[in-house]
Amino acid sequence: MLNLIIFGAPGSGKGTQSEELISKYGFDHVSTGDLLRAEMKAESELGKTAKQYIDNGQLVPDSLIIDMIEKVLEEKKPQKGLILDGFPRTVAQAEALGELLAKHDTRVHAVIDLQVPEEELIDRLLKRGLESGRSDDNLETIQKRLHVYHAQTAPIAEYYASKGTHNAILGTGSIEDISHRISEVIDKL
Ligand code: B4P
Repeated sequence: MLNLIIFGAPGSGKGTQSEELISKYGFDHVSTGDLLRAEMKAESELGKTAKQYIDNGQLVPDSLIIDMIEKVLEEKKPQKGLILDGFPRTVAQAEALGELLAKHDTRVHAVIDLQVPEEELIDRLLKRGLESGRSDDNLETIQKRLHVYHAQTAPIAEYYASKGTHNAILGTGSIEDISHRISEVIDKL
């Protein structure tokens, strides 16, 4: 049973590569972005709070995210592996995840860090914004999200590098080529 984190800037392909891994390996998948969008759609209290942050390009507060993930981890009983997509996004979330997994006698086995130049990230997200209508896929919010990524999320790479679980992966090229690079890491675990 493997616990994998798919990590990277907004638009780096976390959701896209998670889908590839689900079909290739039969792993379970948790995306905090998808969970928050479902809460927003349902207009729950959590969804209403999250919307204020997401529409502004900010991260949703750690305490809300950690509670949400704790519930999901209690419910899910992954057999082959679990992909964490978009979580953790702060060092505090990474530390909380370590504690939650330890309660289940497990740990993070690998972090897949998808690296994509900023210009390409912006192009991808603007393109998606035209099709998806996502309220955070407009130029102003994308730029804020990238700023937040560098300030609050990128330091996690160091955190996992110090634990020997960080893997930098070139996130440009075809979806299949990137997926192949990720598989080379997973198949060695
Ligand atoms: P997310 O839903 O995680 O959104 P994201 O970081 O923007 O990345 P996403 O997964 O959607 O994009 P992807 O890289 O797959 O989060 C949304 C918001 O929720 C956050 O900004 C934050 O406010 C909040 N949030 C979520 N988790 C949180 C947490 N843990 N703590 C606090 N707040 C949290 O793909 C992007 C696009 O690129 C797609 O359209 C895809 O088609 C395209 N693409 C992928 N691979 C490609 C390739 N190889 N070539 C060309 N295009 C490609």
